[in-house]
Amino acid sequence: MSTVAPWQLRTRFAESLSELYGREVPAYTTLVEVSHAVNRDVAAALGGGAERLGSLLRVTAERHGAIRVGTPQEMAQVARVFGAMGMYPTGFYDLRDTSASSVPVVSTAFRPVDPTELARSPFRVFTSVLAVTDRRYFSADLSARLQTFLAGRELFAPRQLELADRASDHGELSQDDAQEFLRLATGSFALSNQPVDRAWYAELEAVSAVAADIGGVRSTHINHLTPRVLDIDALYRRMSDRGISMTDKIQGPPTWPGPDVLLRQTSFRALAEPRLFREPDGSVITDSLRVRFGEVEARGVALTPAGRARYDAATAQLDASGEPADANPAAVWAQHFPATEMELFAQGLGVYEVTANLHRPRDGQAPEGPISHLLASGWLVPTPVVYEDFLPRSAAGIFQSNLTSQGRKDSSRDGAELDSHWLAGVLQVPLHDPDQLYAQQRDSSITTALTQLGHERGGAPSAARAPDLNRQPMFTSTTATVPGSQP
Ligand code: OOG
Ligand code: NI
Repeated sequence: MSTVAPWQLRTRFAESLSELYGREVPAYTTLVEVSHAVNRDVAAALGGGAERLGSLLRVTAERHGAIRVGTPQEMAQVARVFGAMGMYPTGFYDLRDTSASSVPVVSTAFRPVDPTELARSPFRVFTSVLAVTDRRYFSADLSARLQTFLAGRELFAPRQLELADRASDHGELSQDDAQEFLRLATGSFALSNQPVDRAWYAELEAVSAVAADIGGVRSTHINHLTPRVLDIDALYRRMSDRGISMTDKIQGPPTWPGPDVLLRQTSFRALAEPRLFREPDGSVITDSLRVRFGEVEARGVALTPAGRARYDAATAQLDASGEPADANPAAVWAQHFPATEMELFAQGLGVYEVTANLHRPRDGQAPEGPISHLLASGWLVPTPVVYEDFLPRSAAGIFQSNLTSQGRKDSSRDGAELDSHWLAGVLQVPLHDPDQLYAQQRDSSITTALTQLGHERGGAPSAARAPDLNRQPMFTSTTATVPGSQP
């Protein structure tokens, strides 16, 4: 009998989680339907151009999820569960200072890191862990009680973790084991029907609604699942037309006529869901909580560190302008970003892969010279690398727009030092750096393409050298040349 590979586990897990969430939150199903309709329309209007940032098949199936856990131990278990599906921690996000409301968490995203794996199934999960030891939020007394409460709960069944480890160790599972693992994994993110202790939940909620959602209950749950859409402005209008109340903003870069970069996201307001509560007098009643919501996103070209600095500057300028009625965010954006993809690439701001065009018409021009020349003469063809990660500011905005209360934070106290090194230690597996992954992807494409062009002109293929495009704008690069073309 055939076995099940990690990418197949990932694909099937994304599907079964999507089914679960659609049953639990019907408005999510509406969001998925509207997203598909928008994607179909964009594809009809733009034809093949619509697929520049991913095939329609991939984009239509694409989701990210968000979960929240309470302790380093729980975070390490999450790493085992997702590791089984070929999803590895990538990037570090500290949302404690990014948000005006009380959001006491630090986060990473579990995702495939290999381009081939991303193409098979790009499912990713933004995962946050509560900063239980941060005294700005939790007094010594509350922190101790919270830690005791969290230590006494079990998010993932031992059998689920055992199967996860088996998948990681062997690189596959039998059909039966895969089925059992997927059932347990999906179930571990279902909303629990266990009564919530009212007094405990309320005590945590006074500090932070996120803390209550994480530490006020004995299980975890999927907080949202986010389909990808090709035109987020159209989606926003259509959802509003359907009477679904969207949060008042699209997070990330503004609408503008130039290239889409990074990530744009928006969400609909958290819905009141019925939940059981145990009241202080011992009675159990049905009430409701608003913590889970629907989110949608549009993805653009990944940026180099230089491009990211432009994003930061543009964002700071937009903030400073305070959004007056006559503000023109597109004009502000245009002061920081070039209007075409070619320029984004040429100035070393966007991340692109190149391929050698071996079918280029033969006009006597040899495939040699610097990369800028090879691009201009059509020997090299650039393709955008899609941004696969998240934005701390947008993430904080998404958290914040869905909180029912501000919570409280005592900024006179020192915060807990929870940085990327701390998180890497917690996870017990390498924490990947998104910038490095993008640079590798670009550089290896350049090496391959230059080698192919070197063969084309009979040069020595092994001398291919990738330029450091983070520091050097591509079109003025003089270091990268086709192998064999230098004396
Ligand atoms: C995570 C919020 C961040 C995103 O897409 O930026 C996020 C959460 O609400 O748990 O999902
Ligand atoms: Ni999200």
